Amino acid sequence: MPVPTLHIHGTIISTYTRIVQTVAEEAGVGWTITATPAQSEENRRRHPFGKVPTVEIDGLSLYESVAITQYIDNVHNGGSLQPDDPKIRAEMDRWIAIANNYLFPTFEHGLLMPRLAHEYLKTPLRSDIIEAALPDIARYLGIVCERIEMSPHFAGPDFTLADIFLYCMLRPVQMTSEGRNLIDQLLPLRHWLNRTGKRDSLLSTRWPREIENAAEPK
Ligand SMILES: N[C@@H](CCC(=O)N[C@@H](CS)C(=O)NCC(=O)O)C(=O)O
Repeated sequence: MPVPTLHIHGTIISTYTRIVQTVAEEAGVGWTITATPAQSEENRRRHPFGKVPTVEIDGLSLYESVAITQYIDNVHNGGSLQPDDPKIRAEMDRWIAIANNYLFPTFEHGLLMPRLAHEYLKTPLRSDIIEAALPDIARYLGIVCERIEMSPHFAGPDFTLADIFLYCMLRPVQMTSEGRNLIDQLLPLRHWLNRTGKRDSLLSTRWPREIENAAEPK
């Protein structure tokens, strides 16, 4: 049988692109990526809401990371990142929904975009936006920490898609000074990030800056 290949259209520094890459790594599916700005005409033809990533796999064109990751796991990984037990499955689904609906929008608009715009586009740092978002970010991290204190992974005993969504959203927060200060005070969450970040799938999908920082002498 030919080895399946996933073609990703996305951006290099993108949380959701990394989620899809990580699931492909877990499933042993090879992937390629074509840099595609989310708001480009070309991307709007692939994703009418103007988001990345979109993918092609097995002759299918797909968008929306939940659909993409479940497809890859179901067809190419025996569904091993999704619990069979409906109660544990509901917990996984809950945490993916929390990540998509509450964590990502708050982290992205309140902290990551202001920081990235400042660092890459050299625009003045919008500390007012960051300051305004920090109370919610701190509260959300506290909720996430309380959950991960109770079991090794977000849905319980086993590593699932929920851990991949959560890790790929929390790690960029930890890479900012504000996020690191908050997470440093939340030991169970910090330990989970350290442990989870050692998985091969997450090591091989690190952003360039993470790789550079890891190479720096401590
Ligand atoms: N619901 C989408 C969210 C994707 C998303 O928000 N991607 C971000 C990049 S990580 C994006 O396209 N941002 C560009 C924009 O909103 O203009 C999914 O699950 O794939």
